[in-house]
Amino acid sequence: MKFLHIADLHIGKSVNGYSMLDEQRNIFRQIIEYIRERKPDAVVIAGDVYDRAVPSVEAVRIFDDFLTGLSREAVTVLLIAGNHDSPERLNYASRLLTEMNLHICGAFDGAVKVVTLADVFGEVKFFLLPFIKPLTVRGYFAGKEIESYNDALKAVLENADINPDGRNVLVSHQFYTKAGVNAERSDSEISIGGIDEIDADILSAFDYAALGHLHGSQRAGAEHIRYAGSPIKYSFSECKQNKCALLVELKKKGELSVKALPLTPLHDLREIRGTLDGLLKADGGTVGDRDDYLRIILTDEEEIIDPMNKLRAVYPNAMVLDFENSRTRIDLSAVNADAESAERLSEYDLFCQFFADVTGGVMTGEQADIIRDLLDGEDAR
Ligand SMILES: [Mn+2]
Repeated sequence: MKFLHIADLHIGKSVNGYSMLDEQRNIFRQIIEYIRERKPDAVVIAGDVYDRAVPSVEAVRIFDDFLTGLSREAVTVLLIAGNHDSPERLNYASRLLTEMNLHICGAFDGAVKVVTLADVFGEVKFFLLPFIKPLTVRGYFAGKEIESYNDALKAVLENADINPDGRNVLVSHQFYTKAGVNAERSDSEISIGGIDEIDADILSAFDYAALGHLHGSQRAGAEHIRYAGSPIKYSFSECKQNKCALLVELKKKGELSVKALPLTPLHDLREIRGTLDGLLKADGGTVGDRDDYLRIILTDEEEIIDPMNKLRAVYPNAMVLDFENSRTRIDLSAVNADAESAERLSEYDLFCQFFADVTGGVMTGEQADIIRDLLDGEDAR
């Protein structure tokens, strides 16, 4: 069984005010090209199809084109909703589309949806689990105590009908982490401060977990538990990442291979650094493609009038301008001192400080109790 694993498409997303629609069209063309060459049995899309619950007309059209292209390649599509998608909207026409081998699981209805495909080695069960929160799950498991994301996923996956002798693939969009392994985070992900973390060990029964949510392509502690990452760099924190689609091959049980197929953008997203004068005069050999999406870091010591307009005359896709000189370095050292003092504070004290910064006051006794309870719950996991 060979399938292509992609995730976090975020169709319709703008990056620093620049539309990514052309980039997205380009990437989908490359993905279709890979499918034509490699002939996988299925394409797995592990959530965050759209960037917003109500996507723009253009975003819907691009996805429609992509699905039509996939269907022309006669490949089965397995798709779940991520935290950015509207579960119900994504579910539109899903029962009808099943007949076209397009399996959409937008909303969670109490059980993991199973799609079974087969090859010469037998059956492969694909478990489609859209993004869920503890609150989504609680109603379906009356007897169980479901407080955390970890509780929620444990309850749901315990009920999944895994065939221990066959091959089982999970498609899921959550923040799985492995104790002792630092996940690579990106600024374009929505984070809720770690309370959404789930122990990746609960996925060990699956032969492969096709994950979405983290935008850097990475393993969650094991070779067979993988984030495909977003196909495009959606923030400058991702400028060193290599974007890819994962070609996964499951032969007989226990035989897995994963290959990263590189995805190339129309314009790269990267950082350049120098003085205004130097950058305005620099040739392509030193600064690379001038049409790239750039964060430009100016190192001039003196004040400059209207630098962004001057830069954009040469670098039309200059997205962000920052300064790094003796003045900003002083500020940076103050920030570092703050970070050091923050490391010495307890989580509770940090929260008190945050609360005071945001509201200008102190918590009531009841509020303080809620925070202590939450933090205790964190430690207990
Ligand atoms: Mn995402």
